[in-house]
Amino acid sequence: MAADKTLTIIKPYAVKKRNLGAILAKIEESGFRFCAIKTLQLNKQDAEAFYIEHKDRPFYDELTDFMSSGPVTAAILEKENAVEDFRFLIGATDPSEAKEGTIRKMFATDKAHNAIHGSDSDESAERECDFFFSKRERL
Ligand code: 3AN
Repeated sequence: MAADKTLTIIKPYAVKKRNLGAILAKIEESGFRFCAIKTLQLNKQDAEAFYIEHKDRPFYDELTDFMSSGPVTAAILEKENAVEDFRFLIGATDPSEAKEGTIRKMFATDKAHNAIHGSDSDESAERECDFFFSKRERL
């Protein structure tokens, strides 16, 4: 996969609060192209597998409970420098530290319920895109 892709997940509270459309518009306005998108509900095992790198962190159980608590929307995004630019667009993990105009500043509730995920490296992006989408589901 080309290195200009990243994986995002609009998390359960943001979908439940009907912020999905506003968040997707903000992503598109910021120059990202949607290569694939789907809404689904992860089960606990799916969430544990997705966040396996955090398995020893104290919040792993809370995080995977939350991520399997309701529908999420996952998407593959394309743009030059996608991973870094998207991390900038979503802002800091803790919304109280996120810059004005970032998606987490606008839509996140708190650190545990921070509205949106973005891959943290090209390697993670490749793994995470493959986690959600088959080859024929992406353009
Ligand atoms: P980011 O998503 O900004 O890369 P990570 O990789 O440190 O942040 O954490 C992964 C996810 O775990 C975060 N998006 C957040 O939902 C959750 N998380 C991080 N720190 C905490 C915490 N102290 N308590 C609860 N959940 C957390």
